[in-house]
Amino acid sequence: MSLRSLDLFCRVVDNYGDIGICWRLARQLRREHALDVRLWVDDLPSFRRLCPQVATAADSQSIDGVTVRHWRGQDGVYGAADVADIVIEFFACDIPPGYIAAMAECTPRPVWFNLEGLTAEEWVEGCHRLTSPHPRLPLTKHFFFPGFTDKTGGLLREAALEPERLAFQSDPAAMAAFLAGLGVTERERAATKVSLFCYPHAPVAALFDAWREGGEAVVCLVPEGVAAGAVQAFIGAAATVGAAATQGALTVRVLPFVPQPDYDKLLWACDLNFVRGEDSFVRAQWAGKPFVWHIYPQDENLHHKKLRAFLRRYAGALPALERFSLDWNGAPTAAGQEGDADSWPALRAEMPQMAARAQEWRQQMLANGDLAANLMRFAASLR
Ligand code: TRH
Repeated sequence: MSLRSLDLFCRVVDNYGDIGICWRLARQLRREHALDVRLWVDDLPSFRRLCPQVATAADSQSIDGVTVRHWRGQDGVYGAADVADIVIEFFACDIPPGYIAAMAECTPRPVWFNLEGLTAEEWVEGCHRLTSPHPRLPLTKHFFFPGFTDKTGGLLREAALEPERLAFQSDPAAMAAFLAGLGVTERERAATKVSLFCYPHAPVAALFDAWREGGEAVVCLVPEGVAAGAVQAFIGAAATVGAAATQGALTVRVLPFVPQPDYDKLLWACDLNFVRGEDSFVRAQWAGKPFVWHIYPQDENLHHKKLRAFLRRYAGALPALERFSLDWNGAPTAAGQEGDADSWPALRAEMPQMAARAQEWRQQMLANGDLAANLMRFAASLR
């Protein structure tokens, strides 16, 4: 029996968390796999930041062909007719018990996935596609892990992404117009362009110091609200969209938080990208430009383990990137000390190798296929 509809449940953590990934996946499944997709989101105002079309008071709305449902809580009443052919809970969010009970009444039963978060740790390969039977109901859930090898689900990537990137990057006028549209001046466009997206605890002020005192012009493009303290201190005024200041070799410019497709262009247009979490981290990899990752912090510094696992895969031949990344994330370096982001000169010197590695890595990741297609192939095999 064919798989025509899909429910994707997404719980927003920390204002953005996970909606970036789910929104991207929902659109791709609609567009490239012709599914009727319903995206259930508990926090519409956070979603709106990524997608300005979102009406925050609407229970149900259609955006880009995806039905967006306000997920109001766990108490809903559902029948078998409400259940989609494929059900995805993102990152082990608990879907409403009434919905699960309705799933058990369906014939055939829906294909049920827990789509996990991205990590480079090796155990993922052993857990990808594992089953988890429901303790009481005749339902089986499958774990689906994104990842960096062909024994995982791969990374999210739209079919049109590569051609769009190539067209943009081979058109300097388009790149200049895009940056100009964000208020980036001609002088700034000629500098080393850095995009900055990180969590609040990143040691941004120390990095600004290094750039300001450095020997080359750097323009740091930072979305409003990101690294707000350091940006405000540097600019000396409210860090609102359009605010900019230059001190020494560094210009800091505050950008609007742009829609997802424009964020890709920003990554494509910059020489170095600071990214965070999961989705911007993956987009930086598709951009094929040097990047530094700020991982989402977890209890007991679990995130440091995950950061090291990624660095082992990615940065084996990039010692400056490894050192800088550990510093940037507050992880002890090999010497057993926490760094303070003073490792910029070494990173700058390593950027040509980082650029070559970024392109090689992108080719490697392309070979794993894309997550949505891999997920759909697996779903079809379960029916
Ligand atoms: O939202 P994030 O902080 O995500 C994280 C991770 O998913 C993490 O694993 C999770 O546990 C945590 O949330 C709670 O960062 P991420 O994943 O990069 O998502 C940000 C989204 O914002 C991404 O889709 C890119 C997008 N974006 C724009 O669309 N425009 C912008 O201007 C910027 C800076 C980002």
